[in-house]
Amino acid sequence: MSTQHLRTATHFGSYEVRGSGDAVTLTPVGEDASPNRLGDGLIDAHRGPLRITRPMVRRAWLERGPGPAGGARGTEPFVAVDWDTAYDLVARELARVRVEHGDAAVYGGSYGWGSAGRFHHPQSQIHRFLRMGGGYTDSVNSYSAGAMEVILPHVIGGDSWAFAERGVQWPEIAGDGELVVSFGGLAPKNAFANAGGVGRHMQPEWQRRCKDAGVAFVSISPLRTDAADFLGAEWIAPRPGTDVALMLGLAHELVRTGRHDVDFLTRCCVGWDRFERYLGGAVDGVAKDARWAGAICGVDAGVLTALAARIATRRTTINVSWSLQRMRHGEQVHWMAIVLSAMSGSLGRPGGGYAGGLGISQMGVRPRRHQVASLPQGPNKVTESIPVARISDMLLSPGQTYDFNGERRTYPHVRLVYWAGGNPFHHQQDLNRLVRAWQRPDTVVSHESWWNPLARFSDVVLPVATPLEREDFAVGMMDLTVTAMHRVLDPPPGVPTDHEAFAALADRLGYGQEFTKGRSAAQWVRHLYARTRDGLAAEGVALPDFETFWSAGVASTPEPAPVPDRSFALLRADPRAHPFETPSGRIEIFSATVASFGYDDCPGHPVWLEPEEWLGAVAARGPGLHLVSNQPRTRLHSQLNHAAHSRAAEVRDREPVLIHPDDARARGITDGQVVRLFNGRGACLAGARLTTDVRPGVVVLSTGAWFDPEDPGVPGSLERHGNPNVLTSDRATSRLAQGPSPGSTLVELEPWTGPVPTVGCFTPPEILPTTP
Ligand SMILES: Nc1nc2c(c(=O)[nH]1)N[C@H]1C(S)=C(S)[C@@H](COP(=O)(O)OP(=O)(O)OC[C@H]3O[C@@H](n4cnc5c(=O)[nH]c(N)nc54)[C@H](O)[C@@H]3O)O[C@H]1N2
Ligand SMILES: Nc1nc2c(c(=O)[nH]1)N[C@H]1C(S)=C(S)[C@@H](COP(=O)(O)OP(=O)(O)OC[C@H]3O[C@@H](n4cnc5c(=O)[nH]c(N)nc54)[C@H](O)[C@@H]3O)O[C@H]1N2
Ligand SMILES: [Mo]
Repeated sequence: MSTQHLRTATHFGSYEVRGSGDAVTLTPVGEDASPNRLGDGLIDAHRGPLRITRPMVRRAWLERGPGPAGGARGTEPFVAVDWDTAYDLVARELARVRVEHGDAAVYGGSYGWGSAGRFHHPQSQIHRFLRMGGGYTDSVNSYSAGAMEVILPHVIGGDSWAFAERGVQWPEIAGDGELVVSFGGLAPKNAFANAGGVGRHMQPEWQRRCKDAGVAFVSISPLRTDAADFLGAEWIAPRPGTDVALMLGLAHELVRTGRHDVDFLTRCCVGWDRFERYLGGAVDGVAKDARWAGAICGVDAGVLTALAARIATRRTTINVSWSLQRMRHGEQVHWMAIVLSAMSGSLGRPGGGYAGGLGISQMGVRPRRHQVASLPQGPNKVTESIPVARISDMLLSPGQTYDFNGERRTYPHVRLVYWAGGNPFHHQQDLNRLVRAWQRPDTVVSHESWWNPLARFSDVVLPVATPLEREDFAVGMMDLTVTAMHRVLDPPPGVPTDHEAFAALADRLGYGQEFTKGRSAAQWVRHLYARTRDGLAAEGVALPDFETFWSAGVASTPEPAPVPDRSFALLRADPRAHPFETPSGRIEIFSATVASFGYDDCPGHPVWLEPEEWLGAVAARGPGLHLVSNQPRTRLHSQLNHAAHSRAAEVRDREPVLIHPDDARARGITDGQVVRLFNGRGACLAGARLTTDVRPGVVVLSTGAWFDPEDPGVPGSLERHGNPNVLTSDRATSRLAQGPSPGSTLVELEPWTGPVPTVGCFTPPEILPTTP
């Protein structure tokens, strides 16, 4: 490894750094055979007009002090202040809220993908800072997998992410697999990003190995491009949100033809008998057969019976992407997938079974979850927390009770929201509702580097250095590489790292020494590297010493060993000797625990529950299109939406919306035209792209366009840029998981006939020159 090249790592790739100062460039590392272009323009973005270089305070908040904003938050100009003033304001306000309203009045969930780097990881920094200061209301679970994180421990035991270890992996499929049936496809774009970093993008290589080994693929998705061309996958395009019905149809066909694995179902599972009665129609008089399923899914029954025959006779992996549980009743789909694979005869046999998200990130080898060091956060004295997607409910309804996984909980009354490393105006559903909720707290503080929507909707913005402007090292979950993050650029004068900003605040609040432990950032990085080295050494993996690593810029680690004590294979071999951590020790097709909660939206075994919004409802009510708001191909969420690669994909300055030519023709929409998407919750503009890659009745508007309301003070005002979350619903998946459900959204589309408004989100807000 040459030592003259510096390196850095992002969630979407590792880079060699060439040149310096104004001439610096990033090139994907040579050993990455499948790099992507998500980082294009990253350097330029640093110098662009959207970079925030001084602390900013919303005018009315500065003049009149904290308090509910009544619509002003997000609309007013900012006043630039000096750093001492900014730190004093934030420290004083944190202290005031804690004294007057208690520590639970501080919301520090701060969800988001921040940046790679074990030390500077902004969530770790903010949580350590807020915990040491007295604690805060936290969030639990993720937007990614909110429903499966809660249901799967009831079904297969283990913690929320045990599915990632127990599911079948690519090397096993390449070895012994014959068929991969993938619900939600295996979208190549979703392998671009991996939380924490990615040394080499392995997904295409793994998939190709399976293909070369003769494995057949079926992609079940409304979008043809959700499977790589080289897979030659059969494409089945059901109506969105109907995958549970489709699986039930397959399951019924397995029983009808006597091909279900009765031995495994009775020996290694509980509740098969109950479920079988539901499947056959003994419970509600409706047999969930292929014809029933086909009518719901909009797929020929013959397609389902043929697929069931293949599943029964091939070593099959049933893979389900996470998007399918970001929907109403999202708990059902992974539960049902486990039942289907238990029936298929492949679960617990080499090369087949259930997989929860192959194709996403680096999913496909065993994750390394516990050996890599992170910044210690300490205990949180506050016990309040919310399921992460319930933020609008919390802000709008303090004191209201709600159900969550068998508990009855109460929303705390939050007065101060503190965010570092996430963008709620990207990730939250029903943004017009969030805009209203967001006015309620007394104060919103954020750390951002760019004038993105979160910064604009803050009272105090502390601008921070970007990952290129600090030193760290990266290790991705499910990744095999440790990458140095050398300092590539200097931050703008005076701009601190998140850590330095929190250290300055902790100092003012009297716990500076406790927060930093007297270590410099460089010392912390070496400390966390040493702890990672120890953690991996305990597994027999040797990392070089820090200096060697730092000058090489990279170190590789072998794939983690399989989890030795729990797997579907061991369960199949002897369920008594190798029980899962469920109440029965077996796979819970019926969960007495879940049934005991009495939730009509998540009963004791997987069921098809009709969502409020799906194409079946359109058939009855008409008109309407199903909105798929998937992960974007040209960026990571909302990150670098302002940079070259993402901007280049825009249609007339807006996010492209994919629409089938038949649907476009019916509405008088032509390719490249600006269109308005709308429903009862909001409206946005986007640029039409006509394509037969999408199922008729479905439109695809990827997430991540920066929220750009025409009038930010008026919830519901036209969003000009193509952010789908002004259209999505804030309904929870169910009372069990309270996960987000953007996938259950109906919209209508029409040509935009008025003058096309200029997009405003890439122009900084008004900044007043002096402190009044
Ligand atoms: N409609 C719809 N909505 C969705 C989804 C969907 O499928 N459909 N998917 C959901 C999912 S799965 C997810 S994970 C979420 C993603 O939601 P987020 O993770 O919140 O989205 P990001 O755009 O990645 O936000 C990261 C923010 O952190 C900032 N940042 C980066 N590095 C640093 C740093 O070092 N310090 C600080 N202070 N800030 C930093 C970036 O500028 C950016 O604003 O969105 C969810 N929302
Ligand atoms: N390039 C890029 N990659 C990413 C991310 C990113 O922002 N950009 N984000 C990362 C994150 S945080 C996460 S959580 C993962 C998420 O990974 P996923 O949840 O798999 O991502 P999505 O793109 O939302 O969904 C995958 C596909 O599911 C299909 N789909 C949608 N609705 C349905 C349905 O009802 N039925 C069926 N059968 N298919 C449906 C869509 O066509 C969509 O393209 O991706 C990660 N990878
Ligand atoms: Mo995610």
